[in-house]
Amino acid sequence: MPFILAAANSATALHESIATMPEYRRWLQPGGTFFFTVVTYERRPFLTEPRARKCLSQAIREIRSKRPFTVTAMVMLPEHLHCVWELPPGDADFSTRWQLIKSRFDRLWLPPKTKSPHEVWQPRFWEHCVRNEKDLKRHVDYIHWNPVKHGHVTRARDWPYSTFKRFVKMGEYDINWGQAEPATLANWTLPQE
Ligand code: NI
Repeated sequence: MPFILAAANSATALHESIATMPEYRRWLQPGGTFFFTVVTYERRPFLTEPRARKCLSQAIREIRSKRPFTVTAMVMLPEHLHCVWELPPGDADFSTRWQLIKSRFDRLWLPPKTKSPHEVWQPRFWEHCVRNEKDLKRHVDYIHWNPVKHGHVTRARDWPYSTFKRFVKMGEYDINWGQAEPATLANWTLPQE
């Protein structure tokens, strides 16, 4: 499994009543769900290398065990990644989490005793606070369509480094979804790709 998609935490009677909506959207907490784009330093293409994926996975797991969050959806491209996180109620401190994940990754990824400064990531990242279910759907679609958008594959199903297949299993997509631009993304662009 390329990424960690934490099990959804708790359901209330209200949530359960909205039976037709997929679970990941039913549990949307406005103000607590964020979309991120994180880019490598000078767009160096290393992120999909097996060891890099392993290091990132480990870094996320370690930081998440101390500062919880749920990875709702994620895609890794060679020189950037996109993901949606859900943070615990009343906690919007994604900046510290990213800082810790990046530095933990660096420690795992770089040769031992590498001297600072070492450039691995672009210093800033793009973040967007997800406003509602429609906004969440659009960003999750954006994530899963991204490998096609960037020309790596012609079908979302052919890119192994995303949560796409997890969403197919949840019934959110047909396996052949994402060969053309999804309708949810028509006339819509992110400030940073
Ligand atoms: Ni992208």
